[in-house]
Amino acid sequence: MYFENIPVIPYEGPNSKNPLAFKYYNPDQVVLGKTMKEHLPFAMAWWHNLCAGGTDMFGRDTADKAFGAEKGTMEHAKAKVDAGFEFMQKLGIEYFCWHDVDIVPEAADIKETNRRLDEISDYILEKMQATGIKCLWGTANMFSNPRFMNGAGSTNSADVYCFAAAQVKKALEITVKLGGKGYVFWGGREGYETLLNTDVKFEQENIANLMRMAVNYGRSIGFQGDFYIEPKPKEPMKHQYDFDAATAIGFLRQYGLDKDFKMNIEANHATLAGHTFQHDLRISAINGMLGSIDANQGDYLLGWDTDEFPFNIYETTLCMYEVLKAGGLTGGFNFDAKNRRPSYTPEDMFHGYILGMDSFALGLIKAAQIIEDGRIDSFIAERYASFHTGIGAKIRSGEATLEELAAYAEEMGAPKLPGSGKQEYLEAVVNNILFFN
Ligand code: XLS
Ligand code: NI
Ligand code: NI
Repeated sequence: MYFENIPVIPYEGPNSKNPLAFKYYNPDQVVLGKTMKEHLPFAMAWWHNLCAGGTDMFGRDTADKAFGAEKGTMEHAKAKVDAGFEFMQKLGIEYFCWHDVDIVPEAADIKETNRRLDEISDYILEKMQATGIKCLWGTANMFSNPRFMNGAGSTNSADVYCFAAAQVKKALEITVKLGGKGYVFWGGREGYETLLNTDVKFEQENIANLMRMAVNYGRSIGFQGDFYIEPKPKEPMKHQYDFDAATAIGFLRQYGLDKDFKMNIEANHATLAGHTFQHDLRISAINGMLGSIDANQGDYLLGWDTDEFPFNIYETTLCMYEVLKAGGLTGGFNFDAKNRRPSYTPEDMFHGYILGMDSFALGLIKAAQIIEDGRIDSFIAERYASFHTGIGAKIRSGEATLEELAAYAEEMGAPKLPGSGKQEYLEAVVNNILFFN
């Protein structure tokens, strides 16, 4: 036991003042025909929760993530498994996500790293079988080691490229072994700092090839889940190739990878791209590529990936509105989030997840109310009414010609102004639903 002072976190409802209780996340509560637990397959991110201790550019760890073992050893790797499963069980979290180097310390030689991955995945599998907790997705960390300074798929070194391929191969094997639903490519250092030293087309072709090889190999070893691109516009590179959902989807289509890939949308990445979280969810959904979510929140005053636990109910509500409209996720909600550096106690780890899970549960409740209320949806449907009949319907059917529309316009003279967008009214409707008891 690593969290002896922390009980299993109960649901106590909105009136509870107990800091170690859910106020909104009530796993068995039914919302729009499904339980909250079904709507919200939450996942723990191994890296932030079990590895990161708060180190930043100006200071070292504040949180102790040794879990009683010596860091960099397999004993420590196992202690993290024990702590992680205890943590997930106490919160009722059903899934976890990992990078290869989160679950074992990287050895000098890849054969030894792979042996360690075999050993730890045996251990993780035992815990999974004992608890029923599952793997949401795995990935290879191809950005931390100095060898990846110029990227992995986008590197200028063929040897580094092969090393990256070896990591992807092994991470896929472990994902399959653990029954993972997905495999993620977050573009780490796949991007560039200056065109003075970069051949963009060459690098993008290489990335696509690495992904194609991963798909072929994954399918050959029985991986039936989705591959995901996790778009991010910048950080660590100035220009990241997978800027946002629209860019990543275009890339996948260009290289014929769109049947095997979906998006893993991270809230903080969408906002760094100058979009709302909701925008990237919608773009993914309308392209049939909304796969999974990295559930976190950025800070609008800071221009980097602060990976905060989500507390903004407006955003979680609009996120859940998109997810409900899309018919749910094939993936889940991975808390790619970390405590603020001064929140360094084990209890803070729980507070972070309680905050995040409650924020999404409340967002789900409110999004369902927006849908049931119907004012937003009926306004949107009404707004396009001119395309339901007459010339509008003909345009929608794809049968209209430019000449025909021009003749129609000449006969009509000047069109009336289009109907009001009523943004302020609609914003008031959302507030009314958010704050109505
Ligand atoms: C970094 C990313 C990363 C991915 C997994 O910004 O969010 O944590 O989710 O490699
Ligand atoms: Ni992420
Ligand atoms: Ni991120």
